[in-house]
Amino acid sequence: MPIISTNRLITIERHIASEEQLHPEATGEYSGLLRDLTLALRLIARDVRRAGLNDILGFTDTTNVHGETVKKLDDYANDVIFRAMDHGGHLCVMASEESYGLIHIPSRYKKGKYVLVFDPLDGSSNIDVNATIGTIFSIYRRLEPNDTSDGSLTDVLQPGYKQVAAGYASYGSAMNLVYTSGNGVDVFTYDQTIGEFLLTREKVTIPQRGKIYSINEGNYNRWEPRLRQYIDYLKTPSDDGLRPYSLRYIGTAIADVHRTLYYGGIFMYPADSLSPKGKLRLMYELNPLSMLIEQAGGRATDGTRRIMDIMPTDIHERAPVFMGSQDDVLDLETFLRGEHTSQQ
Ligand code: P6P
Repeated sequence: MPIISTNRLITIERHIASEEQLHPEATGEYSGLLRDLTLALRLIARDVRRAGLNDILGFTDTTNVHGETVKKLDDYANDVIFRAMDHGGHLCVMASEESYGLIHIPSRYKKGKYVLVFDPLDGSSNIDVNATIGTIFSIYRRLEPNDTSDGSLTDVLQPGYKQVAAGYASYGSAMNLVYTSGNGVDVFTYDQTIGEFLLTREKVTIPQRGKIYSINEGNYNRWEPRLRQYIDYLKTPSDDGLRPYSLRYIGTAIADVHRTLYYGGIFMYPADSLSPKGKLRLMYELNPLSMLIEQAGGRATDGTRRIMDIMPTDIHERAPVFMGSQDDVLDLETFLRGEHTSQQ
């Protein structure tokens, strides 16, 4: 597949401007928000690449709100996004994986009508081994659009179907920005020689069914029996040659989801006997990734409910997740309901 599958040279600014024409109510405030956000992403990408040289690899001596040791780059990325986004006048409040509570806009700055929720550096456990890591973001409108005061927890705790836009930046062999504002999924690749994000894949669609499953099989013995039955089913050769599936697992959600978006199949982080709600976070991982998967024609559930219908009660709440090709996720749900009947 060619890296650039479009013959039009379109920057992300031009793309946002053309999308704004689809929303007559748009005031240009939104494009300002994205301009500031892409600046933050470029700064993070620059320092992810230089991390080894700048000695900002490795662990800080702090832990985050979840008691996880914070890598220096996590800290740095969280700070970069805050400093890029706090003064533009587009946001009324932010929330981040690396910050316990709400991130308020400093009193000296204007409050805008949007809310930004983000995971500044997803996959931090992979930082030291140069595996793909990334930033995930989710944008909502505040509940009272004419309110000019500080945003509140209720402005943040909105269900995923209320997202205005969502996306992730992946810092790998190339820097990709995968983005949707509800009009399909577009992929931009950063060209640092000209300092622009160029549109390289338009309206990405996920295959109806794939041949890859992505899950941490090390947790197999902690899963519920019906999930183990589904995984065993995927590994059992079938007469039609559709199975066995291949297992691919990078351990960075955005990288595993990016592959699933392009090649199809199913990405899973289920509940298990030690983690009854799974590991991944609803607000700043699952909701944005689910919006992208659905916008590409896929499906994203917790096994029974659509991820984006879950009503959040905490910024950092977790949820089990099964997302990817429609047919693969529907098969999984059939197994979890105990309704699978195939003898193979
Ligand atoms: P495990 C990375 O630390 C992360 O939060 C996600 O990006 C990734 O999908 C998951 O954890 C990997 O978790 O338990 O398989 O190492």
